[in-house]
Amino acid sequence: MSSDLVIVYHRQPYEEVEVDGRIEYRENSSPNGIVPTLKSFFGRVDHGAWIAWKLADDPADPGFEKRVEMDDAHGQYTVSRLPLTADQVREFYHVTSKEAFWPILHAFKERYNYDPVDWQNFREVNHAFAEAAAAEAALGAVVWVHDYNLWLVPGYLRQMRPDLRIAFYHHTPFPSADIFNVLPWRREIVQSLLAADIVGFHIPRYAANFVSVAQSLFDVDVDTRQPVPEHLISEGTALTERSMVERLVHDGRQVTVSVAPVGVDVDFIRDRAQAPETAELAERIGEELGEARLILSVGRTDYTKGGVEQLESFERVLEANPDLHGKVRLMHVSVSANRGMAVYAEVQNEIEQTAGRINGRFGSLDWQPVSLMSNAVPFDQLVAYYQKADVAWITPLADGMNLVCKEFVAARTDGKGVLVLSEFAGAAVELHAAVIVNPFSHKSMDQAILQALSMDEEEQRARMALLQDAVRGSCIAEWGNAHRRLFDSIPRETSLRLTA
Ligand code: GDG
Repeated sequence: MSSDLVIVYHRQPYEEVEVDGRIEYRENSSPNGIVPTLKSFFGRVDHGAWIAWKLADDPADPGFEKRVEMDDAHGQYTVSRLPLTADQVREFYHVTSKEAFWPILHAFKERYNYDPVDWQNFREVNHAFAEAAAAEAALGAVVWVHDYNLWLVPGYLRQMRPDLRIAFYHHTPFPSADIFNVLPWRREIVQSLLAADIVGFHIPRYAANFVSVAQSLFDVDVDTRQPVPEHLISEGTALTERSMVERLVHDGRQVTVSVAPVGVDVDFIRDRAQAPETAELAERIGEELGEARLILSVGRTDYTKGGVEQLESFERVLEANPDLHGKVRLMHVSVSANRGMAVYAEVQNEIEQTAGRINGRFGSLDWQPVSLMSNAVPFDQLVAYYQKADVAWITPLADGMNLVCKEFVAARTDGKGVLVLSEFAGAAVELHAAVIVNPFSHKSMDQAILQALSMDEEEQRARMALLQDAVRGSCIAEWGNAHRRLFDSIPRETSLRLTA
């Protein structure tokens, strides 16, 4: 019980590498993402802790290292590892989280699969996370819980340790009540979230949906409401809201509903973009492209990311515009994070089939319209693609935020390039200057890519300058600062009473 800040995140904050039969813990090789930002919080506290799970064949194995002490550039912190068996991981993560929660969060009711869920297992795993956090947290500490697969942690934690300041952050969208309430466990989940002091989201719409879900299930009063700041209003787009609830009251307790859009590390990406190694990679991509223009699409292999719909749009555009043949290439980077799951294998198959059909229909010996990449490319290579792309085509059907579009903007040190962005990505409420597209409309999809390909340099520069201001304004450091302020705003009365 010694940490002032406990981060509960299902992944470990480092990579394990075996060196001469011994395990060494190293910084994640992927420098992007939120893990480094989360760890940077440890630099500001005396001692921090991180709770994650770790696959264990036999959780009772005495050789299993339950706690690892880290002392790195981010400070001193303990990583407490929950041993989970392969069965537990499958039930808790692949079945309950990915087959039942994920489709509902992204409003794909028809993909929701409730039958195989072992709810008791989900409770047990969440309870174990809560116990581990309670064991590490000092009196009155902040415990920051991340994402929907840990939905029940705040509730258990509040019972175990009423003194703690508990924050929960959603990285995904949060759907409206008529979709969320499909979940039979809705009351248990929302009751747990209402036990937190702060429930956080990327954008005002998800926060508004959460408030309406909470009000549909419990007696919850809105305490304070405020206008949505100008920079989060994108006129006429699907996810825009004009006012947002700041605080709820439930059972005599206040719950802050926070909005803080995740961003990227702009300086780091610009630095990589300007590195000589990246310039070399970019030059090679340029040579390979020759006169052809590059459309770039990057996203995990997931039905929410709209990869198939995008390829179908490309096919229609090539069919209707023979003048583009031989002049454009689509580079589609689609990497699967859950290779073993049937649903993702299906999406991957469909992507491969559609791309194959397009190449078969239109390709020739010296022009291949679509290139697919299914293995992760190193980050510098990705930055080189961002730099050489004439158009970044990011059209998810639903996406909590989407960091790829922000990375593309940050990488454009030349001030050019066009971003085509789905209005159903959270980022669309911030990136007003993108070409905004409705991925559910063929007409909108096809027109947007044609508009992007024909945009003159002056308009590209004007839009890119606005996009860069927006991406810098909500960079990852800002997200961190917003949370520091939020944590400081939680009253410490409970813990003070306990010490008195
Ligand atoms: C969830 C929410 C929310 C992708 N391909 C490669 C590669 N990537 C990196 C990108 C980017 C990251 O993966 C993807 O981030 P996203 O935000 O786009 O999407 P999710 O993985 O779905 O993340 C999302 C996010 O959480 C944060 O809250 O924005 O809405 O779904 O950083 O660069 N990186 C490398 N090679 C690849 O081939 N190196």
